[in-house]
Amino acid sequence: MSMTIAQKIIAAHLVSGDMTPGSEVALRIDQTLTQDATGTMAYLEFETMGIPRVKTELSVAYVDHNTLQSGFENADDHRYLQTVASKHGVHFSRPGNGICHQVHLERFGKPGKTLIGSDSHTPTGGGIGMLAFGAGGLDVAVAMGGGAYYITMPKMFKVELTGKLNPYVTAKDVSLELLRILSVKGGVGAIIEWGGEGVKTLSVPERATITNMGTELGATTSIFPSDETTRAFLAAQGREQDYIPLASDEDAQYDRIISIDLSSLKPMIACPHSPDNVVSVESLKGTKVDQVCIGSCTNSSLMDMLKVASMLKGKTISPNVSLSISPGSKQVLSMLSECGALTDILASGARLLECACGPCIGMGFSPNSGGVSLRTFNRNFLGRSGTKDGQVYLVSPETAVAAALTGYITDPTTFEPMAPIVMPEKFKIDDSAVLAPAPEGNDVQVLRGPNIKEFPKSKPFADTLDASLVLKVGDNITTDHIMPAGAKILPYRSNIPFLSQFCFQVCDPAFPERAKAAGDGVIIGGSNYGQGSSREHAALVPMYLGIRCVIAKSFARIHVANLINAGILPMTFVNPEDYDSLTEGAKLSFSDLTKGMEEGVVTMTDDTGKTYQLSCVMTDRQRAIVTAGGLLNYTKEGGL
Ligand code: MIC
Ligand code: SF4
Repeated sequence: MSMTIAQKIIAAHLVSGDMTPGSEVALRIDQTLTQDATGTMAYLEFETMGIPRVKTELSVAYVDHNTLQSGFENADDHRYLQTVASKHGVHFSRPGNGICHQVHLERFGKPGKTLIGSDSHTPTGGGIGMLAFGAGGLDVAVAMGGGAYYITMPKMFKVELTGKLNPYVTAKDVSLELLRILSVKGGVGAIIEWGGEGVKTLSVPERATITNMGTELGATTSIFPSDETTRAFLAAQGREQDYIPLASDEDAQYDRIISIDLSSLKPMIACPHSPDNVVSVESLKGTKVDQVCIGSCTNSSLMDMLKVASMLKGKTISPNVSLSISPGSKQVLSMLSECGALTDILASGARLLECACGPCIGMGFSPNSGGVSLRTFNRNFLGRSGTKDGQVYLVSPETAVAAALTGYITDPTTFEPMAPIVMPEKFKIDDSAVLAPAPEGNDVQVLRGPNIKEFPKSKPFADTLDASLVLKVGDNITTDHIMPAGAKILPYRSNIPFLSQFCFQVCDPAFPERAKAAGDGVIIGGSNYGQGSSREHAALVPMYLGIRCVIAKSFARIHVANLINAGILPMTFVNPEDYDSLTEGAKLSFSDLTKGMEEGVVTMTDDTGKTYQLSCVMTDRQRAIVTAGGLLNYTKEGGL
């Protein structure tokens, strides 16, 4: 049978299941990555499994999110991560070494391998032909223990590229254009493969920008072929031996084909507060800008930074704009420094931040009140920057620099042509900030700080449930709405009781108290509920607050898996118009839950006597996990 690239990698890693779209497949996972904001919870979960050493080919723990140490919490967590990694056979990438996805691409990713990471942008690895998925921390813990990763077999989409990007039009604009076409839910249930003649014109960092932002489409993952460009990149990283060629078969079948002519694209911009709110940069020209941030796992490669330096060279930024630059890794920063480009950046008036996520996750550099901030990042959800009325726009590095120099949104194609930037033949290789694990973990003492609180206990399901409708929200609710991040809250990722005070803060600050008072609770959502990050805290915290079911028009992939892992029953309306009949405060009863879950349709009655049919199609394994009250309870009962 002829296959797509993703189907070939899935077939080579299939543990169980059949590859028909919609059925469940279990995959063997070669590599895992965690970052610190999700990693503390993931390793606490790994520890409860009692497995002495990880069973993957490679597992890496990165510290890149919680790098502002304004109290003991983050520093304690870093120490916990370093020691727990060493004990259990995990490499530890020290704070300052860079953003997980950038470093993993540079130093560890391999074409044809599977990777899961407790971060939704793990698909960045698809830029070198890896099949890489974002997942909840518990799923990563299970994979570290040698367990399979379960996904619904996706449909296959292909983006067929022709032509070549014009000067100042970039890979970021390709991503934004696809978001304009497909929207933030257009990729749900699909793997997006990039092909066509135009692929040859894109470098690995450009491909990685594109696979990174496939996450914003809701796609299961995105992948490029592994070709001579991939070989050259790996060779420049001193890793040519990791190269294998990968391409789809000539007559591989796709469920949908989208054609993009690279030559016809223009610089694009995503307006507040959604990555798919995309228009041309030209259409917003003249809008005054207060802040510009360049970096994040989307646009922090050496190539991006060299372009930025070349545009800034010999110029001074607008006195009304504050410009931050966060290089993606120590490799990027030290190469910028050695070639003098860093001097050009600094001379322009830019502020250099450390090689970390930084402003992308609200770790500093929040915009001024109502400020317009142009960012080369991948997300502009309401409140994510740390300033609730901040107006965050997403752009390419080139569009970002054009705004920093002029003080206004400016189409960079109106600038003088820039000299071409060529990929270095050799990157500077210094892995000294990646600590290898102790050869025998037995003697390593795991150091825990007082911020680490006990994992919340979830309840198994009985056959009936009476619960209150404690919150009703609309479409496209992100995990940043459910469990906000930012410098003030992120240090408490291993303290669920503390975090719970901020649950749904941007939508309804009274929610946590109301949910606690209600006992068993239900949340009603619109379509694409839970899009965005992989943080399992967006399921664990509602579970802690008593939420037993979330009923939505549709769900985002990683979040629905996290709900099941946390023992929360996700259901969708059989008749979507039923959404309109339900109001906050309603008393809801569910009967015959066991039978309903088995048959895939549950009946719910509200206090007016109206009945609702709710779909809960789950595999036997997922049903057993929910019924047990979550994956940890289920594994304790002997499942896995
Ligand atoms: C994000 O970009 O939202 C994050 C922060 O990287 C998250 C992970 C987290 O919440 O810790 C993600 O994308 O999964
Ligand atoms: Fe970090 Fe932002 Fe990338 Fe998330 S999207 S991993 S916060 S840089």
